[in-house]
Amino acid sequence: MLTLYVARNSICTQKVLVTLHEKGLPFETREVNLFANEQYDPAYLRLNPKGVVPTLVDNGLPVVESSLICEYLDESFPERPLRPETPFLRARMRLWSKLVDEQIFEATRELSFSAHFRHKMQSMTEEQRRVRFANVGDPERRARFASTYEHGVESPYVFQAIGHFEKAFRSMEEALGENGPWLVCGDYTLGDINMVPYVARLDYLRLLDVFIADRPRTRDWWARAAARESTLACIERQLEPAEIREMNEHGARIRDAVAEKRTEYLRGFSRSL
Ligand SMILES: N[C@@H](CCC(=O)N[C@@H](CS)C(=O)NCC(=O)O)C(=O)O
Repeated sequence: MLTLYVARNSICTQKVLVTLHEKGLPFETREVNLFANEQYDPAYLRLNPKGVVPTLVDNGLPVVESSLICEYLDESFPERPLRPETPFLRARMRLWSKLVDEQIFEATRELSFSAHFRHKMQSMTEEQRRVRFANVGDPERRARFASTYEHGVESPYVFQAIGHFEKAFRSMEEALGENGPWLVCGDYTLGDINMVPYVARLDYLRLLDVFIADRPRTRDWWARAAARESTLACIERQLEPAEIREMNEHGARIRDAVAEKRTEYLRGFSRSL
């Protein structure tokens, strides 16, 4: 039996849900309420020592890290494969999960947090907020968290996030030109699935257009990816209308600032990759 520990509107969890859906695998879910600090429950920390979601438990064996969980699922259940056949294309596919794990996850968190979750955290009790900050064990992560909480879109981490997104969308536009219609090859693979929740989040925040208005292949890719049943079932229909509205509204408020910072980034760093 597959059990997935999930949290509401969690981008990393969505990646695994889309993978399970594309493969047609049955599973059960256990909800971890991140705003009630349930991720730091000692029983959960035994499964996932970093205190994050998702965690997959396959017949008692915990598997952590969403990119690794997706590959684990595809390897364990070979029907409806989501990895290309050749080692070369698999390496190309992993470039997308590496990009997400190394840059895009943090970048999405910075943008989401500065636009939206920051306001949610402001309404926590002081004690809840103290526990939340105190429990972030990694000093680098805690610094990012504190900076975005305090400065919102003016945090230097948000500027860095905008740069990471700019580079990622440039790579997507190029890859779709070379490989299309999907990111790695003619089939929808884990390469695409890795990007979907992050692009969806930017779209909900009304920030996607800032980056892809002049990138026609990426716009077309997103139109096709967003219309897939797995995206609709695992992202769109999992969200309450009020949650979508909140993301739309909070994101729209920082849109101009993000667009300005993107222009600033392009002026200063357009050649760096
Ligand atoms: N690299 C990890 C990141 C997991 C992660 O940070 N998940 C977020 C939700 S998307 C989380 O659980 N955060 C807990 C917290 O904010 O305390 C993965 O891909 O699984």
